[in-house]
Amino acid sequence: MKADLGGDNGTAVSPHAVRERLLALGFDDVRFAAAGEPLKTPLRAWLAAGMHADMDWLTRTVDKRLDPALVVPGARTVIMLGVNYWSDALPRPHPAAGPVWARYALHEDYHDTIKPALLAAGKVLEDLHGATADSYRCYVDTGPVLERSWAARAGLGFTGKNAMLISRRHGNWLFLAAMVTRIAFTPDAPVRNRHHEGAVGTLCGKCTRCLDACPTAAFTAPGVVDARRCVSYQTIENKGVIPRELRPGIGRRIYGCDTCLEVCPWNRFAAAGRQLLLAARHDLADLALADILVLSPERYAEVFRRTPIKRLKLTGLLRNACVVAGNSGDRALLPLVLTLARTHASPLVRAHAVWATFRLGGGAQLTADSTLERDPLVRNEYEQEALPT
Ligand code: B12
Ligand code: SF4
Ligand code: SF4
Repeated sequence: MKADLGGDNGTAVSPHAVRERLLALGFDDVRFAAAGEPLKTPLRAWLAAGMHADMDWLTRTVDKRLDPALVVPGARTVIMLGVNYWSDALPRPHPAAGPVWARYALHEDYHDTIKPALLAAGKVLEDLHGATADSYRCYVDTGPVLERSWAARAGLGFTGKNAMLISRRHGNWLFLAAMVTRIAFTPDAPVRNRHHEGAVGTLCGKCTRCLDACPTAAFTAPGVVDARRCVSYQTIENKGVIPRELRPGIGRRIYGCDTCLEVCPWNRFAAAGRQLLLAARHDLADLALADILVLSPERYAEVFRRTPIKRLKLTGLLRNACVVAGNSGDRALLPLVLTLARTHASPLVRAHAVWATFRLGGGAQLTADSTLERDPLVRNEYEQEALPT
């Protein structure tokens, strides 16, 4: 078939047929943005201010994230896809106790479950428009595409003050995926209000619930998150020590953070997703903190197989579990964190277990151990608690 890329003679092709086929593949929303103009999103200023913490891979691809023509030469359209992961069956965290997981983590890794449909979506461009394999690229999360800003331009939703892409139909419980293509499709319109379009908080009005609810004051302005202070960064992306001053704010959040999503009133209008590209692992929400604190490597691998949590590794999960234990006030957990502080092979785990032990009132039991500790990470924890090292 002759490639029907549209646009060369000034005409754009209708997105209708592609939209229908992509919806049939299981995506919950499909919208089209013109790729011609690079984004004006202040990504460079965010990076220059160091708000990306140690996620240096973001700096290496900054130009591409803003300009899809650097991803696919001659790119004309960014197709933005949404996968709604809200389900009425999603367990709500216990109101008073236990670890709290980001809702997206109560599924098999979405990168893996969405990818086959993205590959099939590429074939749709080939079938319907004769696109060649080198004339488009598909990504979910990890590609060099600033997905939320492209989704806002495509009108998939608007950028909330919580920085999330919020859809009027799906709320903010939406994974995003992107297809960059040379085909010039007629673009969809961005979400507007009477005053402006495409700006942060387009449909937020005077609401500031998300900004007020953040437990670690991570917002520097509406729509701008300083990752260094964000619980999501600290519990998922940070592979090292969680800063002591942020630990109390982490509360019961063991992996990720949904607080600025949960409080958003736009979710009230959200319908549950079709779940066609997801595999629920709601059972993870039943794990007690005491069970997590004693996980063996074998049991960890078995329980978290195929979930995003596997990328954290057991040491990362135990680190987070110690922070949650330290915040819990539950003295029944003291023997468990004490054992980790004394015996765990990883200094990262020992360091956070020492903190948790002190928080639960068991610091005096570590006096003898503190004099034997040689690792600087762990010694620092003792020094902060003013015990001899
Ligand atoms: C790095 C990253 C993170 C970092 C940094 C987050 C951040 N706020 O930037 C950390 C680890 C903290 C993180 C956390 C989370 N993330 Co994340 N993350 C990414 C990733 C890989 C890149 C984002 C990025 O480049 N950030 C840099 C900032 C500058 O860009 P941005 O936030 O995307 O863009 C905003 C600003 O430019 C601002 N903006 C736009 N115009 C203007 C104009 C002015 C004047 C101003 C001031 C600002 C402004 O609004 C934009 C949209 O929010 C994307 C995937 C991707 N490829 O894009 C996923 C992504 C954004 N994450 C996602 C999710 C689900 C989360 C979490 C909810 C996970 C969790 N439950 O723990 C939290 C939410 C935290 C939050 N409120 O933002 C989803 C968001 C889906 C959606 N509906 O919005 C994405 C798109 C992944 C996906 N494919 O589904 N994430
Ligand atoms: S994800 Fe949590 S810590 Fe990060 S900005 Fe939102 S509320 Fe704050
Ligand atoms: S909570 Fe309020 S301010 Fe925050 S994104 Fe939702 S509507 Fe906007």
